[in-house]
Amino acid sequence: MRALIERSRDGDSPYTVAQVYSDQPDAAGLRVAAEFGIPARALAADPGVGRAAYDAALGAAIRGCSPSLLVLAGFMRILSAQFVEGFAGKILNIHPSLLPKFPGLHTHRRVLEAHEPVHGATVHFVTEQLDGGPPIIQGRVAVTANDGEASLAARVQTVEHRIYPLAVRWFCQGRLRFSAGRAWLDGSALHEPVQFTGADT
Ligand code: NHR
Repeated sequence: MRALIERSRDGDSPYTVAQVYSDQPDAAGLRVAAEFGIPARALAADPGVGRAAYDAALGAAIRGCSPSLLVLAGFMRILSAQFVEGFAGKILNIHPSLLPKFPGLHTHRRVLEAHEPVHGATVHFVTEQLDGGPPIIQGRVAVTANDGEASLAARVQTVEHRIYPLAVRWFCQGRLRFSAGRAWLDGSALHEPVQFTGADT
């Protein structure tokens, strides 16, 4: 989230970060937002409130700023189909694996246990299928024999900080869109996600 905000302050950024929401009142991201002067709000998920009611309240709050795009950055609550439909094609997530490999949680540990030679991160459109929406861009990192969960997570995060602002940039430039269940970049359907090389802009 910090990388997204920092890139939004670049002189040529096509996007601004209008608001930050968390379901965790003590989320570090709320303090980061405050540091940058961005309105931030915690909408705690009280145990008595069902998923549908929570998502309706979150959606109503978010609609207050008429965003072009919703960007999940460390948001760990599964969004209901109704919520996703209400913002169809306008939600991005970044997942710490080379999807469709390793959907779900604890990806770094699972990659090490599987002795995968390569790991990475994927930006994808959010659909009601968890970690299953169409992928947009992937960044890869080599897994080394010395790697533990922490070292691997750190290198994957470095890639995340490059590819997520890039995908947001593309969307807000009008180059990236979601249509017919696919991601489209510059008018062409992405059959495979873009592979980040560091040269993309
Ligand atoms: N919502 C939808 N509809 N689709 C996706 O692809 C989503 C999503 C909400 C969040 C982020 C995802 C990740 O990158 C994300 C993708 C949370 C869980 C989860 O199991 C899974 C994937 C992701 C985020 N959440 C549990 C829940 O019951 C709570 C887990 C916890 O609190 O630790 O919501 O990793």
